[in-house]
Amino acid sequence: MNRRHLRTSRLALAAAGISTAATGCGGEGPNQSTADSAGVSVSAAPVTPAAPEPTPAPAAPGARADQRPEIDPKNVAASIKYDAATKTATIPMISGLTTNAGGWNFNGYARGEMTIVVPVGTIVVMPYYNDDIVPHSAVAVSGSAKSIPSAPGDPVFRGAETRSADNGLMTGQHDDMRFTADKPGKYLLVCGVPGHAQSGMWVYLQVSPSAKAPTVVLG
Ligand SMILES: [Cu+2]
Repeated sequence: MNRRHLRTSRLALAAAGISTAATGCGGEGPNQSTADSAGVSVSAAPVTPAAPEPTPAPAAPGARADQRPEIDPKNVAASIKYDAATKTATIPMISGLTTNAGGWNFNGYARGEMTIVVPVGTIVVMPYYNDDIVPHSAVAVSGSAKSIPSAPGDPVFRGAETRSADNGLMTGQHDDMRFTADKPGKYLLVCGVPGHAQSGMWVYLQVSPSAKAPTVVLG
């Protein structure tokens, strides 16, 4: 309120053609130059407000850690968090993030268009969200582009599936899968609802002996 009043009165002064510096200094030369140097420090002042600004910005994603992640389908890697000390990678996954493959996708990708690469031994935490209008799930399985399972069986790593993987999660539901990627190889991350993977709802999960941190390969 006070700030608004101040702003309003400044606007009123400006409208009246009265500079606040001029009224404050009354025409005394030395004071005028002081006002000018004050003006310089005022122009430096925005640096001070600018500095705190980045602070709330990182705090906000941290505060939202338990909530739905923001994922840019063009920069999926930016949504991944990796703690090298514990070798824990948090890799959020959203089905129906884009309209690609009619929404039957992972972070916007289908038919192997995305490869999530993690170092061997990574503890993978995968918060999975279904944004699509059709139930979907996520399961990491063995296979290749030439052997996409019609009805995915057990996950290749213990815990590497969302709950009720064969029925899928309804629109707006989410589940976290957690597993240790302890066997090198190139696997599939598929939808566990029968028929969905064969319709194209699959991407790659590569467990790499040489990778130092998780990466995402698109295309
Ligand atoms: Cu599905």
